[in-house]
Amino acid sequence: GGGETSVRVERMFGLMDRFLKSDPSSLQKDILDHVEYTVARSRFSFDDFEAYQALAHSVRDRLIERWHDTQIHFKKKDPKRIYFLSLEFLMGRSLSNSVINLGIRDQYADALKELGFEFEVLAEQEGDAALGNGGLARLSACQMDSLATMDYPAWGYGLRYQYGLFRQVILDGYQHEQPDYWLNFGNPWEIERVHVTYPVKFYGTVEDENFNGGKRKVWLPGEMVEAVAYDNPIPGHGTRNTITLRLWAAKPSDQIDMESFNTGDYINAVVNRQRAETISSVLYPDDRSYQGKELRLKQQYFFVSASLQDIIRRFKDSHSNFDDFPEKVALQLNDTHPSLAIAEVMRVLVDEEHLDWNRAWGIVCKIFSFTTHTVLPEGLEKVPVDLLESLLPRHLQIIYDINFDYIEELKKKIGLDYDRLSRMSIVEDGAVKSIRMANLAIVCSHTVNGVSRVHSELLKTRVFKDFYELWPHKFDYKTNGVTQRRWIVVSNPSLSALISKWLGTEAWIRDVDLLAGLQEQAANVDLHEEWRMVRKVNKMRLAEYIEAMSGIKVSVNAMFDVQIKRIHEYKRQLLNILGIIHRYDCIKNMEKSDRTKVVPRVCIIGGKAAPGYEIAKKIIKLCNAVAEKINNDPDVGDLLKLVFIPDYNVSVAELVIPGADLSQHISTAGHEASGTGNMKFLMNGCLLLATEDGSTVEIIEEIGEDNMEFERSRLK
Ligand code: CR6
Repeated sequence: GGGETSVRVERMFGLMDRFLKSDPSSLQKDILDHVEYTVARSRFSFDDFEAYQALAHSVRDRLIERWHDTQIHFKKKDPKRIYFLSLEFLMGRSLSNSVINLGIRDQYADALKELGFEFEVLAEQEGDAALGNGGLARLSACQMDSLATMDYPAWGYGLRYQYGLFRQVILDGYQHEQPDYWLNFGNPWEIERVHVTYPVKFYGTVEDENFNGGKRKVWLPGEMVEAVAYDNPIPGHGTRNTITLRLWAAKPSDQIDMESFNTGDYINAVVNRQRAETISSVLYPDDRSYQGKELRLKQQYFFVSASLQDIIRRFKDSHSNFDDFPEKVALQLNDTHPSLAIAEVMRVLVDEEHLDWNRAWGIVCKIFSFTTHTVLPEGLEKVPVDLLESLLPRHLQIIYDINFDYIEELKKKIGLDYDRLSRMSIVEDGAVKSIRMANLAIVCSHTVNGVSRVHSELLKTRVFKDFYELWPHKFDYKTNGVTQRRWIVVSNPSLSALISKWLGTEAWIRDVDLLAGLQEQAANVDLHEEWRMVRKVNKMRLAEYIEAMSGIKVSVNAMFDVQIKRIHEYKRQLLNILGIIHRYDCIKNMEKSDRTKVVPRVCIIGGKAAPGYEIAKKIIKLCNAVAEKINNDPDVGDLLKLVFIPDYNVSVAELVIPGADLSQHISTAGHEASGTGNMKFLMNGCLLLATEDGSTVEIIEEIGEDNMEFERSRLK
């Protein structure tokens, strides 16, 4: 890590006195200047949205200062950098998170108050950056916050989708999908780098060329598009370290294809070239299923190629020998989505840098680590050979060559066990010949990690058993985590204040282990009382939201019972709904006098279904139909309500989690690789109703059996 030789120390050598001041009156001036010169509104007349824009720009200025310091610091130190490659990042909103990490939230709130604005109201003007589907994508976002806070020299690389995850609209109980126009009102949190661009090539042919008395391969591409960098600064908490999430957008390239302009059809030539932009236009909304679509493969290669050109350019700035590459570069593959990077590094080293194959392979095998987020073998990506051959002909050759050498080595180790050899091969010879991306990733990564302990056991004993037996040292697990900055400090400010008060320190905001200090106060009734008040405030906030969204009035005295996550059969929202129907039945059939014994309950379900996942969509309809019935039965009243919260996203989670009394994580055991929602509820003091699956198993160990109750059916 960055440790003590960190950016925190670096500021001493910086031009501290030149930095933007953050006292309320300096902030006020900056906000008003941005109203006038950035938003181009009169400083005497601007609305909440314009105030938000100006505010965001003033925060951004402060981020940029820190970002520059960070760049200078790491350029000078030249440490090994961590490159986190992910096709998905669910960042949510940036304003509150940024000012809290910068430590100037209160100063901004004061500055705004004098201008007649409320910080919270302006924060609500921001839309979510929803460049991802579910847990995997939010994990990437939490990870970036932690890497910045812990002073790592890290970069995130991904795609700047024009349209993020679809908006969910419920009509007549059914889910409808609408495009997410998140960039329509501008995005103050990104910096467009018009000069950081790289050409990315597709299609074409591979030719043999004479070279130094031998032959070498040359890829003659058939299409070229330009990748443009958009930098999103990610500030750490309590440090100046501000790292970069660099997202690529596709633009038409001006490098080749002048031919079409010379034929005289100028209008059509322009229109055709504009099609390049479709590569980064839309996020695929199906989590954990790969359909072998060309556009998806194009997205994967586009982002991998641009990122690697950028990474190699940075390495070459201060190094000339590629043998040093593994000392300066670590590439983390977030699932198999970026695993074309392996073939791409080989291609660059061999075809462009002219290293011999074995030397290049030695380097490649030292730089990649692979995180897998899947339990089911059918969740693993397979790319049809035909598709890869047409889009990336040279990469297919390279993968074949990697596979040939690897299988030859494997035969020496395991003998001619053809069943096993064919299971472990990178190339699958089925009805559709395809490339197994996970096998490619495992063969060349030096570590393969699961996302919880039980997940990694499943990997070793089932999903990747053959590989584990061959290379046990590669397999590891890193149980998922979530950042308390976002999931307590930003989303539950009252709880945050309570914790700091009772711990007597804010150090837990950087070091979550310190929360254990609250144990000493576990029996303190004053703490209990304050805790209950905090919960009440959050439930009121949630109840208002529910009424505004759905018109349903819920009682804050009822137990709020929540299940929010992507809709999936294995997550068993259906089981929850059947339980609610049963509860309704029981209440209906009960003696009137017994009803006083029922704990009133508001059941809250939220989540999106992949647009093509019919059963998941039917579960949403069922939930809304059951809600319609229960909520309109005067006989039941406040004893039971069911609310489907539409368009579940990061911001909705920030509102719902602090207001939950009970949360459900009831996946079919053995199916949830980790789960991260459970941790967010837990750190907000919520009871969990859960199966022993994924990371819940470790939560049980952490909280101790005193703090839980096992169901009778548990197999011990
Ligand atoms: N859906 C897992 O299913 C895990 C996250 C993050 C998932 C989930 O249990 O917590 O990744 N897997 O590791 C995939 O997306 C493939 C998820 O989010």
